[in-house]
Amino acid sequence: MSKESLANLLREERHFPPPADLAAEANVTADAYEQAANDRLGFWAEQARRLDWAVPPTETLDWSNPPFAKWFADGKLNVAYNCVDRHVEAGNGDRVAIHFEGEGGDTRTLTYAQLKDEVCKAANALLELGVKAGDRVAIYLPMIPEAVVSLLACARIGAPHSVVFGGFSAEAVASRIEDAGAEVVITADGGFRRGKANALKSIVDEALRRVTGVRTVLVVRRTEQEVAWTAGRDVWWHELVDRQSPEHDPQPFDAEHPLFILYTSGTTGKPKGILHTSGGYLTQTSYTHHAVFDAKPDRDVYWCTADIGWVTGHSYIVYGPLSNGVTEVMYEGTPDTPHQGRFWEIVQKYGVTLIYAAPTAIRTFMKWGDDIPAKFDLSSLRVLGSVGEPINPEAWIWYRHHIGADRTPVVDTWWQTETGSIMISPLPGVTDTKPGSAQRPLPGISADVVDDEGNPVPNGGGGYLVLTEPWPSMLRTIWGDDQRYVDTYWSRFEGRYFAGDGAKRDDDGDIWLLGRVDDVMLVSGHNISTTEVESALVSSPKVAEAAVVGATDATTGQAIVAFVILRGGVEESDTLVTELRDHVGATLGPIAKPKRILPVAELPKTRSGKIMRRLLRDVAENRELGDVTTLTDSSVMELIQRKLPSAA
Ligand code: 6R9
Repeated sequence: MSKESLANLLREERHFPPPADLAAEANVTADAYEQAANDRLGFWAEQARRLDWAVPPTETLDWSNPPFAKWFADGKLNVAYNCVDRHVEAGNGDRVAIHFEGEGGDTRTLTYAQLKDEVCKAANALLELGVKAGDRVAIYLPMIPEAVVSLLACARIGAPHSVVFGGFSAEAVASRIEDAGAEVVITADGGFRRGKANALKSIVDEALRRVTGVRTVLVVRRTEQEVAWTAGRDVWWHELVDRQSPEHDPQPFDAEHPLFILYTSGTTGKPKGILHTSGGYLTQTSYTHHAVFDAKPDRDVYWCTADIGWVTGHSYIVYGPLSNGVTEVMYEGTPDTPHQGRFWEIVQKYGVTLIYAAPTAIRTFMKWGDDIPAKFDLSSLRVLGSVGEPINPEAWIWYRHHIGADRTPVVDTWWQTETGSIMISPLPGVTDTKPGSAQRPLPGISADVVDDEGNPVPNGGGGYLVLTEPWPSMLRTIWGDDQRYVDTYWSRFEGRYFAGDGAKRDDDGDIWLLGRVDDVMLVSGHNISTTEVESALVSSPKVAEAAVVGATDATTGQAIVAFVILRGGVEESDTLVTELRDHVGATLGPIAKPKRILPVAELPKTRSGKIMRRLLRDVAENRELGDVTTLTDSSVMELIQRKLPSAA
């Protein structure tokens, strides 16, 4: 962004108070903000007591060597004990931990007692394989219960896991195994996706031709497809794990013992191995799951639709909900297999009360049509969460109306792999919610919006999102590269964490996230966020989804180019394009009118569902495409390019 601060274009007046019954019984009430504001460290010390510590911490934060934080450093705990054993010991062993739904409709139910046995057996198996505390284990699995079991088994023996998303290529697997120095890999023969058995083991085999140092590959049998076998290296899960004892004595580890590494691709350079540790991470994932979802372990059925390969899966499928002893749904497949109502069928079947999904999915459901969710009984739902991208106000309203029957709060949760847990979000029993805004830092979290010089912007202003105080689940470093950690996050603004996201404050002081700062456009001297123009387009009833980029322009510096997916039944035409341009002009002002609008069938997305504007910029500027390896489907770009010459 240039000196000029981010223009503040979108006005959104709608707001929704919390439902009275939810507010009356909410896990967290308004006084939490005040309590944390008065004594932030005391607040987090209290939240740490949600966990069972073998040695309770007496120290909360050590910030004597910033930006390297230590939280609860003299405490000791076992993370897996906190996620399973203690619930069994408290008499809740018969409570369902996981309702697993395979893509093909096969199901498995694991109670907390059964989950404990499985985790202990897997921990004993890893020990038999010679894995010791501190050794890294790479995990490359589909969305099956063994994924949760594997993460917890690693945590139980103090072996940091490094999960690689099951859709990544051999090259990505190899570079992550190498960077983490993993000697054991846990994978499966394959997983079911879109009705097909997708191979995983063969990708690991290929990766291991490129890196050395892996001595064992532990293979879960899921699809029963054929796999190549390397004797002496490959071991079947069912042969090794099933014969282990279900007893394992969990050893306590230091609060700062590494729990996992998770790679974020970033826009340039080699992937960053984000390092998370134990006590602070579990404290904040546990607290935020309790606070933001209002999760009640004795009644709620919670479903996070993310993949375990992303941080959302780590924090809100594994560590947050399980540390709280909540019952959850785990689904293996895609939302349209075998039909476009699959998610809602699952909500109805298990009586899901709390759901956590991504804007990309919500916009897809909008495109598929309102009649699909209408066929299912969704009355069990009471809180709807969103994460991953800014949620366009119209998508937010659609979610609340068509999924939540205008009853349920929508919580738009802003956070990152690096933050470990939710940082900015409404609280469902407290906040008057606004469509499209993550609104306020959670109790105990300090965030601000600053200008180029690092000065806080006044209400109504826009700039960069920063975090102004350390938080318990913050990344501790980039694995093996402390300097890159300092340079990437702590050098842009002295003493503050630079998130890389643009943001604005509205007249009430609420925060609106406006996308990555790399995506902000500079048009005739005004910084304009892609998010706001996209939201204006999506607010037209004819548009389901939009991606906006700034392309170099001789007169205006950059010109706004919009790629739009039309809603079902809408025909593309020149009149439609004019109508949409005028609609943006009327909503945001003439400065934000796109110079070009191109209707397309699909948008390029990362595998976690984020729009890749970088590639669209390449197209809009008639450049050769940059790195497309993290795209879900590279044919999308060919289709878009074919549309373009006419517009060049
Ligand atoms: C949890 C996760 C982090 C980036 C982040 C931001 C975007 C996530 C958002 C959001 C607006 C939200 N992001 N949640 N933007 N509103 N509610 O997604 O982690 O994969 O590391 O991505 O995602 O740009 O900086 P990660």
